[in-house]
Amino acid sequence: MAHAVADHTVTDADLPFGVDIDLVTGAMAAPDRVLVRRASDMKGYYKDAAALDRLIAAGDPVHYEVFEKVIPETYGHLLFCISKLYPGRVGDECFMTKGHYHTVSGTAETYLCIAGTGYMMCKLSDGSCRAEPMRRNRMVYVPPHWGHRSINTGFDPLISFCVYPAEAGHNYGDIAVEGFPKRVFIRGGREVIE
Ligand code: PAN
Ligand code: ZN
Repeated sequence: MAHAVADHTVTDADLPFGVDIDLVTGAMAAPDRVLVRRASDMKGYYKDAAALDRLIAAGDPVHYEVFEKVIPETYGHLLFCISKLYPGRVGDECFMTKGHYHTVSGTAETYLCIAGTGYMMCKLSDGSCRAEPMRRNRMVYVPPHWGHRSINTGFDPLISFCVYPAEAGHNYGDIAVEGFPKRVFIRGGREVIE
């Protein structure tokens, strides 16, 4: 069904709908899209490139998955997803997402962590950096302009429910070039952020 309202066309995606999400396991019923990133998708992101190559050779494990419903990526809509980052180390560096700025830089995001432990590493293009702890039932707010990446310091999946403006878009290129000022390692059983 499509009908015109004011200055835009309303499609079925503009109809109210519900999604079942298990806030213990993070399972989303009938996601429209599942993004899967494996170790081999993470080349260039970790400090120890040789350790990543060994991990890829040893079976190329899944690093993280993102479960979403398709929503029009236009102003006024909200995108939401479940982000599930598996536990693991590349050398002694904790598994992490690629990280990105939003293409429409002035858009924020909320991450409600429902399981696991880690950090939301946030950075501005001027080099400012903040590591915001993530743990079950803690919500992390990423303000406009802050690049962001999840980092799993634990032994269970780090799972978050994320919501952000639908027009935001993802700018991976600048983060891939700049990197983040800080990384998170586990050394001798202790977290090291440097
Ligand atoms: C999240 C991320 C998700 C995967 O939904 O996209 O955690 O991380 P990368 O996009 O960095 O690979 C989000 O921040 N969306 O805007
Ligand atoms: Zn984002």
